[in-house]
Amino acid sequence: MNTTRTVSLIGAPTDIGAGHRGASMGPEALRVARLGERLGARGLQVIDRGNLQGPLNPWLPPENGYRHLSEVAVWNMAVHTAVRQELQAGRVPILLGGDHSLAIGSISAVADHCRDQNRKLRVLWLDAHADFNTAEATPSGNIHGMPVACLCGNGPAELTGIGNHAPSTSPHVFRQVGIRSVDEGEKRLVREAGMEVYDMRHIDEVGMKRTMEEALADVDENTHLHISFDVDFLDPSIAPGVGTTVRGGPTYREAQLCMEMIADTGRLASLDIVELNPAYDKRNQTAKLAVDLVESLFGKSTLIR
Ligand code: B3U
Ligand code: MN
Ligand code: MN
Repeated sequence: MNTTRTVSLIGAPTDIGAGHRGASMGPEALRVARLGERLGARGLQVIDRGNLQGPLNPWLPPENGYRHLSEVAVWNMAVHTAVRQELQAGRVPILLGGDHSLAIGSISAVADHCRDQNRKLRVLWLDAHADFNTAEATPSGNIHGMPVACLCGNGPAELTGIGNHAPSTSPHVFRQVGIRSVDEGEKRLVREAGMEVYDMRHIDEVGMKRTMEEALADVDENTHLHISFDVDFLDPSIAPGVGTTVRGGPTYREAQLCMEMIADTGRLASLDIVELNPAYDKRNQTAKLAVDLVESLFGKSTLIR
């Protein structure tokens, strides 16, 4: 195939599902770090769709276990529509978050698209957190800790019903990598769901290479590979610009290998870049690092051979 791939940048400037303000500045920080230009230099055609619009963050306490539920739903419907449109046009949507609650909108769109196209969906969830909380299990009420649960049908109807199919998808579609902070009740839910989790203990024991071989094992030519890249996946020593740092994450080299091995599959078809929080960053270094790793995801290689 020698057709030029087209990627579409979709900004969703909100921190509506987060516990700290500032992820709303993520899309612009990624643009300032020249995400579009860097992908363009890789030979991709890049369309910047600008930013979606949605409700402001009223910064209220949780109600019935959810913080800002109605606003989160509005943002996610906008994300769903925008991502769906790009997929239908044959482009690779890149969601510029924004907090991780927005993955409900993007992945529900990807799941609908895969059903239409009869393609197998695989989601790699790169994160320090499992994001599998429910209203009962959450310690915070912040919906960015719940998107995987919502996508699997465990959540409020306002979120599980986004898209054409409820639930949008199932735990078997996910491979979670880099996990190191999971709440007690959430752990039980993850185990009961039988989700495949490659936590930091696993990465320490077998290395990133084998971890990624395992996580990508059944990716085939009919697979739509979606990457949900929560920037807090990375060790905070290299990526301070996130609201919820958790120490003990992948190093630069481990993260780079992870991205390169995904690129090697040739199946990357959609991407979220979320939880980047410029209010916590130093001189945009985390945004620059995210852009560097996304270049690897799209095929930039350190290989000589
Ligand atoms: N598990 C915690 C913390 C958290 C989840 N995702 C992020 N933080 N970024 C919670 O609030 O659900
Ligand atoms: Mn997350
Ligand atoms: Mn996280």
